[in-house]
Amino acid sequence: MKKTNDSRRYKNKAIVPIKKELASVKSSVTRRDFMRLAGLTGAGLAFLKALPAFAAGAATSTMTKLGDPAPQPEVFPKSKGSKWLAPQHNPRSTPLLGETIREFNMDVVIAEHEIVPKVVVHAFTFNGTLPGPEIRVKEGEWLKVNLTNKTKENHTIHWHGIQVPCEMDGVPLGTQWPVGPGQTFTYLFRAQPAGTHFYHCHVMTPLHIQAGLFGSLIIEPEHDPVKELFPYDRDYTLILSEIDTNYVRDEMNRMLKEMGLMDKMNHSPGLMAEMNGLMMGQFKNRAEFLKAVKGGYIPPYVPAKHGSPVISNPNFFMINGKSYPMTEELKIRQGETIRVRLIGAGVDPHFMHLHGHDFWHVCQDGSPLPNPVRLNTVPVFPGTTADIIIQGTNPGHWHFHDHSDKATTNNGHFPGGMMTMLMYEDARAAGFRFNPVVAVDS
Ligand SMILES: [Cu+2]
Repeated sequence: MKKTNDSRRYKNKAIVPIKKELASVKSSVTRRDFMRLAGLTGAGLAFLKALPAFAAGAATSTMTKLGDPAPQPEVFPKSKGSKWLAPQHNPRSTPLLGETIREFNMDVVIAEHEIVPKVVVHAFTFNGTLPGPEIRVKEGEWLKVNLTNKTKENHTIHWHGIQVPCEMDGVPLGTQWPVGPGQTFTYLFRAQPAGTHFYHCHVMTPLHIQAGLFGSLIIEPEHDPVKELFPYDRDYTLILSEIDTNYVRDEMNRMLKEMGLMDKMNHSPGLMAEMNGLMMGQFKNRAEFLKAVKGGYIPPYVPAKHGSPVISNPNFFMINGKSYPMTEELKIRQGETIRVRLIGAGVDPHFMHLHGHDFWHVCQDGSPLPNPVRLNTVPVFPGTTADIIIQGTNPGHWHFHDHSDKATTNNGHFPGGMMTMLMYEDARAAGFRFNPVVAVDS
């Protein structure tokens, strides 16, 4: 994928992207690393120097074995002491000598991304791809991510569903300074809890997610109850998202134009301690916000400021950044089992329906369900993840798609959007033939 200079106007045009894999460096903590980590990037990791002791006794494993004849007590424990959903590892602890740190570099760059042929948009991307690269680590490993901002706008990374220390949560002006142009911020936390999760930028979230800043984060447990009950042959991750191409283009251009205003905002360091991240990122509290409005400040949402409401109305619906017919197919063979991790990274709910099969819904938001649920349509709401198990029991070429009509279109034209196929590689050997017309003799 071609990186572009974001100082010019963002347009839609046709260029074919190249997919890149994220390079991971697996390492152990050395004494030198440890000293370095303790002083990383000022605002980033200074907190490591003065961590409070963790309230002991609350941490328990909540992993439940699927198919266990009596899983209920483990999932909904009756004893008072264990009903707290405490992280397995103290989020506020520091890496110990010998513990594994998985290090990743994430560069935010503007890139041109092709959704379908002839529809190419300027996107914010992690390392040049939309979605960003998949991060896959083992539960309990340390995750160290160096976020470098190579655009002219601000960004962060929020680790969705992860029990990070608060300083690593990626909320701009809530838990950290936004990572400005040319800056690097290092995130460091333990990968927990296990399961299917994702990450995304948290700066101007409605725009920056649509513009491409999201990716999957898969945390593998030491003992995976899903794998134990349903030993699977293939593992797919499908990130569901949508984009209003006009909204993203116009807002990216507006943002670029107004970026100079960011320098004029009241970003005094003393303010940071009192920020809750809610007052539009500019005011210490509600009273100050109201005072400013009285004094003539016009918030950006006021119609008079922008002329018309800036509300996105998505026109392309994507699975892993592509719309049908460019979506990746799910491959299977008779007798095989596949795991499909569905991630609702966008703003709309989706209802993924598989033809010709029932499947097992085994995990929600990363956690194994007390018992697998038999479905043929699974809802995937914004911010949620759902893992399903599909078994190769009915050879053919089957549609797998969102059952809400709008999301199966490309810019209003059916078919398109969030559709893919479950393709049996041995369908023809099993006798499947596509019959375009059935002639009936009278
Ligand atoms: Cu961003």
